[in-house]
Amino acid sequence: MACLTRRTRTRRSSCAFRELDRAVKLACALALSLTIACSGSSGNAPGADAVFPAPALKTALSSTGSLMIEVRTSPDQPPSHGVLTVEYFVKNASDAAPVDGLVMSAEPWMPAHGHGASVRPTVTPRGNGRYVLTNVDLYMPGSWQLRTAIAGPLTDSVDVPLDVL
Ligand SMILES: [Cu+2]
Repeated sequence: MACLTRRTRTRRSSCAFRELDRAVKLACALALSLTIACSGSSGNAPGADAVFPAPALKTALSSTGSLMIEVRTSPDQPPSHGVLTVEYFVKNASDAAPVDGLVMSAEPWMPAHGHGASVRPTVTPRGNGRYVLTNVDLYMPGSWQLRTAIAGPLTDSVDVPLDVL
């Protein structure tokens, strides 16, 4: 900053360049550290750093009625439009025991507009009945569904309605 107080025009302009140069270097350093941070966390499971609130946003019953699915959203609950992480806590409807070993695929859908999202969420099992869906791109406000197919030890499905702010 001291150089900004100097008088001559040439010095001031070279000074401005120096400031710009410094800003560019800083931006590069930031971008680099972000890249390092991202590549550093890529070894973890997707959505490992997502924090979900203790109370569920809602509980959905599967099509056959055999599974109860507690739904939580991150970073906001209720969700704001954008890319979210969603947790399913899947339990037997009969005895509330957590259900592991399910193979799920989810597709965002906006019924009122007849469109989905360009990215398909990744579903990562976490154990103890927990499954984390990353890259859930609910990019506009309104009523969405997470149409979820369930396979593995049983075949089922669930459409989770999500009102997005
Ligand atoms: Cu839409």
